[in-house]
Amino acid sequence: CTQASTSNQGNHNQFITDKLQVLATAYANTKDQWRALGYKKAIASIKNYHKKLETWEECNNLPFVGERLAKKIWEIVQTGHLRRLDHVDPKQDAINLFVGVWGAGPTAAETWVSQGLKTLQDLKNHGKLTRQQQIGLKYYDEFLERMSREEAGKIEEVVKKAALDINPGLEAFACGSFRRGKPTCGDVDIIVSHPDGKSHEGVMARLLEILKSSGFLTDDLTLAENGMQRKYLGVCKLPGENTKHRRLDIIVVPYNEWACALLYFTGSDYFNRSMRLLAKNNGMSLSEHSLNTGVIRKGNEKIFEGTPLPVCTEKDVFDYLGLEYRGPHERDC
Ligand code: DCP
Ligand code: MG
Ligand code: MN
Repeated sequence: CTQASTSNQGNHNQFITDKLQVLATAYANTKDQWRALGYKKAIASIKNYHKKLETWEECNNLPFVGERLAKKIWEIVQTGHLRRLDHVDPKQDAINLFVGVWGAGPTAAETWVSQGLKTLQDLKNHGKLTRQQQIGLKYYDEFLERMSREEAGKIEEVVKKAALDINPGLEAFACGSFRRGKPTCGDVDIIVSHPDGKSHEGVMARLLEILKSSGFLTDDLTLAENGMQRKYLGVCKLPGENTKHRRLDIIVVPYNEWACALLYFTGSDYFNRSMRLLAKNNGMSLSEHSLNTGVIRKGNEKIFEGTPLPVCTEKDVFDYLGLEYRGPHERDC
């Protein structure tokens, strides 16, 4: 789900980007992800432009802006208005609202809207929701609000302490936007492993047990698996009166997958996508488990999985791909 853009210092063309953002959000919340990405890139490009856009040439020469989008931008420059916005589906507001329910995508949102539901109250009273979506609806506002780094750090500490109580040799820390140094975080993403390659086994179950008995974990978004659960998605709340429910993701990984898991879980998702594409274009394949070489593809289909390369650190992955190393803070696009 893409939220409306907030004001951007140094954006000399906010009256343009605000209008395009309405369309970008609409496309992102329907199934037209391809077009949504085009708008997203164009908006970023306009935001980076050093001055107010004034001429057709300027509009048409913006990076990542094709002619059709350039025409829309030019229309806004000339008239202050975009006629396309007068024809946005009147159901779009409700779709945007419903896509904000964690666990709901464009398909669920469109189904609810087609059933005549318009508000969250409608959804609560008459909507058919999965168990995950019910939790998403219950914490609708809390989940859409990003938390401060400080709060994310406190959540990291609680999980880390529980892990170290199980085994002081475990590694446990926050990845995702927190590790990338972002000022706010949408959730907290904790990776857990053990350098001996074995002692991570069974840790997830014990970790969840500890965090549940203390009341820190309030809801599960993944179902409990028997045996080796690798990924947990849930909801937590720091102790205290005025704390909020926050999304928490935990992965427990074997140490031979450490580097690839760390790289994956740190993101950003855009960065991951471009790393994977680069690997693919070099006859390799990158996943959260491994970097494989000698992959054989026929069109888009993998005929041979290839063999995992020995990677110990994130930098090893960059090296194999012939890339200069980029630290977590430089992985936002
Ligand atoms: N990830 C990915 N592709 C996805 C979802 C996630 O590659 N579709 C990876 C990259 C993300 C990381 O997992 O950085 C954590 O996912 P989050 O959804 O928690 O995203 P971030 O932590 O980056 O941002 P936020 O602050 O919104 O949580
Ligand atoms: Mg995150
Ligand atoms: Mn996450």
